[in-house]
Amino acid sequence: MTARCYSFSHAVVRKPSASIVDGLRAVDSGAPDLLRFRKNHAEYISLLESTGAVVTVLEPLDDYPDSVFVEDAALCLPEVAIAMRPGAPSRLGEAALMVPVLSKFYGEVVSIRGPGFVDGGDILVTEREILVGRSARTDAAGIAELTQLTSRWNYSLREVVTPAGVLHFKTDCSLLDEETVLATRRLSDTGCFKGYKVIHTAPGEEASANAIRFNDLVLMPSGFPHTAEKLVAAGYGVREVDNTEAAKLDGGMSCLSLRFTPTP
Ligand code: CIR
Repeated sequence: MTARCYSFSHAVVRKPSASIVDGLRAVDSGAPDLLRFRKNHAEYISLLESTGAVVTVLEPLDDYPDSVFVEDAALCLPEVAIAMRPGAPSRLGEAALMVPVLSKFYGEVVSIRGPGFVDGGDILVTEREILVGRSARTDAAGIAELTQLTSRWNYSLREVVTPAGVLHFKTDCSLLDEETVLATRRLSDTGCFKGYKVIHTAPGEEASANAIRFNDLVLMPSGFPHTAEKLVAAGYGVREVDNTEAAKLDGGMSCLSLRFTPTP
């Protein structure tokens, strides 16, 4: 049987807009360079496509500087797509814009109505459960609403903690296969991965934790050779992508796409 947590027929991405220079960031390390961002983004798309997936590329949205980070706007499960309720005020409107896009693939698209907030970046879907990290963007009310929505399809959702100062739960972890995650020590030390096999990012390479398993590939940001080596040694099909521009806005591999296989 193919694992539904990393086998995907489709992805949705959105081109970076010129307003990306106004994107949110925890620490200002300079504005991203749009041309380089576009180049990185195109490489990312070709890697997704190289696995046989169909990638829908949405046009840039100038009104939403962070809208290239499509992952935060929705959660795509096989049975249903759920528009999130992003916790940053400048990003709240991105979720509703994703509804018509996902309706082309899904018979049912529902939305987190509020008053709570959930960012897709705080959600890790594994083969057996959905982990949701409480963070500065995702609150208890948002998690409660998501729990109630997903229970309709018998998902078991577990609330976990995104460490203080870390933007999203998945900033510090990624799914590698049915039972294995890549994670920073500061995150795995919280105990949230009990029952999973954990491969730790190499010391000093914590920023490589946000990778994605997409079909046969693991896409990870380039510049983290020791972590890449560990993943190759463990047998994963690693591909490194220049992520310097997204990283200036605290974005990584997972943030740049919605990945899914809708149930027919
Ligand atoms: C933000 O702060 O919302 C964006 N600058 C970065 C979002 C990264 N998304 C993600 O980790 N899923």
